[in-house]
Amino acid sequence: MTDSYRKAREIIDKSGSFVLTTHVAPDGDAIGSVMAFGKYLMAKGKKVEIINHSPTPFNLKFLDPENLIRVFQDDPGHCSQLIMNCDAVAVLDTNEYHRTRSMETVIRESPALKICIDHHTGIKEEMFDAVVSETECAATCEILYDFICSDNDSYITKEIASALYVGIMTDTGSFRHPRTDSRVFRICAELLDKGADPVFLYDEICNRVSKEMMQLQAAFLSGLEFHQNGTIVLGTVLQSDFRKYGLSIDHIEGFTSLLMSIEGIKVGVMFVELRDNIKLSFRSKGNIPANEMAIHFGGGGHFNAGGANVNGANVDELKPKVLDAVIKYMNKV
Ligand SMILES: [Mn+2]
Repeated sequence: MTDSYRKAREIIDKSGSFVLTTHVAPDGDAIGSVMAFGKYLMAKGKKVEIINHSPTPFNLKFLDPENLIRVFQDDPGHCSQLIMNCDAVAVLDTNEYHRTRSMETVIRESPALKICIDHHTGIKEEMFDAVVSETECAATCEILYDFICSDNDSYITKEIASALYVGIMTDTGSFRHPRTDSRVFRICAELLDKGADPVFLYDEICNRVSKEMMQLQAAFLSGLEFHQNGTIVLGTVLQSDFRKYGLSIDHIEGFTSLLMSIEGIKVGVMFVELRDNIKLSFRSKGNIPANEMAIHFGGGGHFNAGGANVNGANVDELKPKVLDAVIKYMNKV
């Protein structure tokens, strides 16, 4: 067992009650992680609460049929008590407390031991009592698979296998993003043997496009802007688009992949206008650092995929600044 596993294991062994959480705007890896790890801890006889800042996206709700996941803002008082009084808080699929948004202050103030299990870069180990950080992993669910198996692989029930499979499938973009390696397929093969159904799980998550979602996508595609001989593409979704189709940020999953599917594109940037800020998503190919572009705007991420939130800007003003930065980082390589 590695040292990082041992520390996390020690905390698990000596703790009776846990609060699990993940990042704002949770994706399949985030929800898969809290559900899989939660069910594992429950099977070990632990008391587990899962509390997130954001509601679970509609297409991931099936992973939580018992409605175990609480939304912090639904009952901040009670949720704060749970966080303050538990033995350990586990932060999954992010290594930054501020990505838990409304929960950040109370998590920091809680005397509970803090565990972080994550695959993003930039972790500050001193912020946690135990860290399992494997940045070469395609998904936090991939780390969790190893971690649970290092205890006993009989903990991987069909339910846990399905949650882990969802995390790996979604974070690899259905097995096509760079960190899709043979290990990912070996783990997924094990998960199928444990009962995960790849046809059912893909169908639940990906084949859920409503008419309005398709129309928003059409509007998004018709507004794409190309620069630098078609190597850069910028895509935009405004609040007015969301309103027009009655949709939200939950419904634009996959738009960045569309940008990167265009022949010749090296960098794709999404501008999503939220109520109080603009969410930027950077995607790049090869040795162009999307994360540095994201860091430039106060965010972070993986080498080929980064994001940032910019406050107090409007999209039209922000675009030329982003384009300048993208060209600068493209020319540096
Ligand atoms: Mn992830």
